[in-house]
Amino acid sequence: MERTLIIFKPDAMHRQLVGRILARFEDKGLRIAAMKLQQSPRAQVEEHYAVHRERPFYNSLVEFMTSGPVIVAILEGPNAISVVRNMLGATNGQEAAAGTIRGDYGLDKQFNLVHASDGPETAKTEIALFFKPEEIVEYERVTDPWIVSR
Ligand code: 3AN
Repeated sequence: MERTLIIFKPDAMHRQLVGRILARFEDKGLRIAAMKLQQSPRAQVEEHYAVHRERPFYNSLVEFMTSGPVIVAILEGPNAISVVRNMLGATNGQEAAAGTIRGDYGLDKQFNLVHASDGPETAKTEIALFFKPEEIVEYERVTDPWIVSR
């Protein structure tokens, strides 16, 4: 069982694609372990994208990610990190394969709908940046067995 952090970016919110994209993750069998709607503080977004600080698109990316509300969530399941990355497709929607989320819904490299952690270390750091431990559900402790026995 693995956890990954995803963010429905302001373009997904604005285009009202959250439900459809979230349904794909649920259809796949991934489970929502945490989720909230927020207007991200600038400092949080700057920290989240710190690895891109020297890239030419950094300022524009921070502006974009603070331009409106986002939904931040934790998805969990076997190999959730790579499963979600594969479902998203390539960064640039023009290059993302048909059948992937970015391939089906996007045409841009910045407005690419959803962020997802790119590895186990990043997932751990990003989850800690966006969620307090008490905001994350531990299903094994609280739900009936039939919900988790896929
Ligand atoms: P991914 O989201 O596929 O992991 P990264 O980590 O290379 O992509 O880039 C982080 C974010 O920076 C992307 N989600 C995208 O919004 C933005 N980005 C990446 N490349 C560009 C670019 N060339 N121009 C503008 N924004 C970009």
